[in-house]
Amino acid sequence: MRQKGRKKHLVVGLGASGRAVCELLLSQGARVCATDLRAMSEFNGALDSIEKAGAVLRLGGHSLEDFLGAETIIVSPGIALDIAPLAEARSQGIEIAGELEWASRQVSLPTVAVTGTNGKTTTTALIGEIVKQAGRRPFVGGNIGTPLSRWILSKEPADILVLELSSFQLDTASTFRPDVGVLLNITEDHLDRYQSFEAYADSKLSIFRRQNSADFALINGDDPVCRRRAGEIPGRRLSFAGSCGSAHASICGGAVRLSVPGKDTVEISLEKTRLQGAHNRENIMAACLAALCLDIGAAAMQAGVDAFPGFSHRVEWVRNWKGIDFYDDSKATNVGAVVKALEGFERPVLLLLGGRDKLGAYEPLLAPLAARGKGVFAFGEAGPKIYELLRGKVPAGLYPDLAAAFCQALRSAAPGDVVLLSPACASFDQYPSYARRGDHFKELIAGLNDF
Ligand code: UMA
Repeated sequence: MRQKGRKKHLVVGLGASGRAVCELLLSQGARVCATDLRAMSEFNGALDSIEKAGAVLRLGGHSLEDFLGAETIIVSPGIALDIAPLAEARSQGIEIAGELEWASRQVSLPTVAVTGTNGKTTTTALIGEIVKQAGRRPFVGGNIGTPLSRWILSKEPADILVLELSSFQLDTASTFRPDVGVLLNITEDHLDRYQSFEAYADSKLSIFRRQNSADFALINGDDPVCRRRAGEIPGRRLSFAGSCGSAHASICGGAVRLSVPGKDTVEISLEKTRLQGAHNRENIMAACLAALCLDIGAAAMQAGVDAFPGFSHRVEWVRNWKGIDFYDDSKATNVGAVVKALEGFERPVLLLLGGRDKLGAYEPLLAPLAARGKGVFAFGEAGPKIYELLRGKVPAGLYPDLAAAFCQALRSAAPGDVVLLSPACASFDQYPSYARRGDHFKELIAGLNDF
């Protein structure tokens, strides 16, 4: 029997997002049913607190009845929106909202949101650092790791939300509107979830969809898709681009120059930053431009850029062994990220490539591999597909897993070369996460002491 005044919510997916939104709903006295394909035994006690707090758990599969009995369905980002019970609920007019959308309705703070195929995490965290240096308190979360619901529950004070958003989170947003939206780039990714590249691009562009003329829309002037679709953006459009003076943020000598009508022109030196490579210069330009939109001054921007340490698993130098440099770029789970990583090296690169295929094209790798690829070592589920495409064009070999690919790369490497794990694929065929895959690579490198 329905209890009056307490709407029935169904939470789908009980990973980090689902568990946080369940706790939030329960803390607000809502009725919550929560469902996951995984069985209770696979959660190792992670659901105990929400079960104790009164959530009805429906595990080991999804039941249509639960979906149709809900007034609102809150989905985690990893749930494909075309699964049968969601499609049926949608056709019956039941509200479906993402965790980010749901949580954002409960907060009214200035918000910066960052999306793009690559660079989101670095840019989001750098904006957070600059905000801190300016003496304001950011909440840095979203796809970067901490769901917004978790922050609301924490009651931690903040002045500004700085959110990394995936296309999945954007797809399930219907009211979310950032004061400053940032779109870093759009190259092929997640084609296992989208019907076409344009559908994926639509999703990325939707970060700006509900903005008005007072909001800022920051786009990459060097990205062909951003440029082609810029006309669709309703907010106040500002761009960043590499060539000096070609955009509101650009690279002039060794500095980022910000030149926005109505604001003082500022220059932020790149001398001390630990973020290297052309892609990171784009991230820094975007972050400084976002800070300018928040009326943050040059001193805080400079302090943030200088202090920011960067992240593990993103073209991270691991070690020099017998003159060979090893870099971990396990976070590069799409081809665009690998292209950028390769372009950052001037030396011969032995590239470890593979994992779970995301159905994008690998052809964009051919030009940078022709320039500096000494060999490709393909592994994992996508290994055979990559090997078939590249063999004959660059020296390529096929291996069952990362360890075997690593051993062969080592045999082919000479002093002065780079061995780069930049896999262009998801890790889930052989690892629980890209971080675990990168850690395994580092373990293999550490083991070189024993040679
Ligand atoms: N599940 C179902 N039914 C389904 C599919 C999955 O019940 O049909 C269940 C799974 O069994 C699992 C749960 O859903 O228990 C997982 O949900 P989820 O994949 O949304 O994972 P969360 O732990 O909630 O993490 C999500 C983001 N994951 C994805 O978008 C895939 C995290 O981004 C994010 O940090 C977190 O929310 C907090 O906001 C990770 C990611 O890989 C880093 N993002 C992708 C990327 O960056 O490329 C988009």
